[in-house]
Amino acid sequence: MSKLLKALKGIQEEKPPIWMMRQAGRYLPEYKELRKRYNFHEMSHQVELAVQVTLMPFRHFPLDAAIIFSDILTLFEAWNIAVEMVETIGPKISSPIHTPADLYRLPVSADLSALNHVYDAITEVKKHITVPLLGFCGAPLTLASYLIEGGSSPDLKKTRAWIQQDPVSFHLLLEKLCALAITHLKGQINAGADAVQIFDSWACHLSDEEFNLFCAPYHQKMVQSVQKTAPVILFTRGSDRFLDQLVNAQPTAISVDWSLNLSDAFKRIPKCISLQGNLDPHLLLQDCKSVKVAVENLLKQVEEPYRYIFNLGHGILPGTPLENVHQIFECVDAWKM
Ligand code: 1CP
Repeated sequence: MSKLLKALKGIQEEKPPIWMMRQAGRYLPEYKELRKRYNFHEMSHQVELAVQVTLMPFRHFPLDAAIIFSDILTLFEAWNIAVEMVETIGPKISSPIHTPADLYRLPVSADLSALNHVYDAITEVKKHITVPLLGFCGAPLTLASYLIEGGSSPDLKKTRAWIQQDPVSFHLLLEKLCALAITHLKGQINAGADAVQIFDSWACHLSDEEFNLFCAPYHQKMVQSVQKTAPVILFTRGSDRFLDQLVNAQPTAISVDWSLNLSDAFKRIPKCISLQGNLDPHLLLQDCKSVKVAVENLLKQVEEPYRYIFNLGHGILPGTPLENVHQIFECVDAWKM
């Protein structure tokens, strides 16, 4: 059994598995080169390019898992909503949902064939790797925020206004997104994904009460629907504030950001749930020596290595020097558990 699947099952290995959120992205020189010739849409939709990018980080690092090169926003294509990645700005949604009345514009059923490129890429990547391949999707709240804001937002202002003004219709949107996201995760598992990660990246903008109403029930539903067929890793930002609710969802593993330290996280998460995280990706922008100190400090907090997966607290940042990423592997390799 692979190191990642062992850590997800809580089986002791010699060293913890390592993978990194956004490991196939813009810090890699080959990615930047390829990106000069193709836009993000082409790179994620042309199966051979998506496969090539998924495998790119393996040329540099002995990673213990691959994550399919796609995006959480690709899902909207099943509703015929196009997403454009605008240079230096970010994603732009072709037809945002501005009012509850716009919900009726959404199709009654999804066209999953629009996502076949993701499933085909997964099946193809599996032919080239011996480590597990992760599929993924966004959680309903994070997905809804892009549909409502029309792109990235620093505060989810429009989304939170909708929540406050019309929570009933907001639940309708979340339910529709939840069903679609579950179908997409199952499609990825059928295509060959060995485990999946759910990203609720923008849950951190919600109050505790809002999280309980608009995130937690959907996390539970997604985990319950998918976990029978594959392990599920659940990630939100704001892990410290929401950890108890994440535990309630009973995923296979919880991926934590750097809002809490690992030592506390081990105490607060029951032994039947594994723990992933939580190096602050900004630390990887510093010099190699600082990275060494930071990783060594983090490893000191890993009290139960049998259920630990090394990862960052959020995605690896553009501009991260490759030697700093190498440093992580060296430190984990030298670590005496
Ligand atoms: O080259 C480019 O300009 C594209 C940059 C890029 C990449 C490499 C985007 C645009 N998406 C991706 C791939 C991606 N996105 C992956 C697969 C690669 C890998 O992990 O190795 C994954 C898992 C995602 C997930 C994703 N996309 C999330 C959740 C994780 C997180 O970082 O919080 C989110 C929120 C997105 C939205 C998104 N995609 C891209 C952008 C610029 C954004 C907006 C981010 C924001 O709103 O700040």
